[in-house]
Amino acid sequence: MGCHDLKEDPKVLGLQNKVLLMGSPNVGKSVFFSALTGIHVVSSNYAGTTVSYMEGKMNLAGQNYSLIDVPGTYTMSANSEAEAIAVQFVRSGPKAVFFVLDSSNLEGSLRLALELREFNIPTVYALNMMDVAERKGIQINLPLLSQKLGGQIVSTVAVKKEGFTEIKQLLEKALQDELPNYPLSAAVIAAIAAVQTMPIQLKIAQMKAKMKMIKVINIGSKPKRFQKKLPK
Ligand SMILES: Nc1nc2c(ncn2[C@@H]2O[C@H](COP(=O)(O)OP(=O)(O)OP(=O)(O)O)[C@@H](O)[C@H]2O)c(=O)[nH]1
Ligand SMILES: [Mg+2]
Repeated sequence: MGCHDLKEDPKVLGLQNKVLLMGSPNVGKSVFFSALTGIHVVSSNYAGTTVSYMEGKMNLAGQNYSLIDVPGTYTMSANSEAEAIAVQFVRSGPKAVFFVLDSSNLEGSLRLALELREFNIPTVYALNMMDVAERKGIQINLPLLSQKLGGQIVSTVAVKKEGFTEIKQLLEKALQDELPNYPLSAAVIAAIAAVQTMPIQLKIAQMKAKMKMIKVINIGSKPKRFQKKLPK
């Protein structure tokens, strides 16, 4: 348990019963980590060359899991040490991902969320910072976002523990393979097809598909107008 450096401590990757806590920087991941594991996270600063992450035990429905507070990144392009670590964890056979989105800056959260979908890991989403989003007048079309991400979403205010009961219930379901199996959206399927059939165009096709999805997700204060633009 505690803080680790992956180079010095690669065995964490091999842990069974891993649940990854993922999301972009500063979205509230460590607040959830502390609440779920009882470990108080003092620092959330990954600056510099040493990228550390936290690991703690979490009990859900009588089962023990290792919860990994993965360094926050905007993408998994593996261009930085933090991104490389995120990729290693995603490929290390986690049982589930608990993904934290920032509702007050949804665009900043979506690229990573969509990249993660391609790994087909059962994922539960917290739409965090709802208090900040509300103050900013941002309304989010939850059913639409849920459909686009292909998973269940709970609105949360981590600092007030709002939404925690629902998050735990969904995580239990995800870990017992009881989440409904959402089909991937057309744009993600297109991106995956591009990987398989168009290696030269791969990056362009993936980006186009992702940008298209990002545009259709309502992050403004007029959800109806955005909804009309949805592809059939
Ligand atoms: N208002 C508000 N603040 C929040 C909420 N959740 C987290 N915070 C605050 O947001 C800041 C960032 O939270 P962290 O838990 O450190 O975020 P993180 O995702 O772990 O950040 P990194 O580890 O840097 O990627 C802290 O000051 C938290 O207290 C929320 O729902 N509402
Ligand atoms: Mg953190």
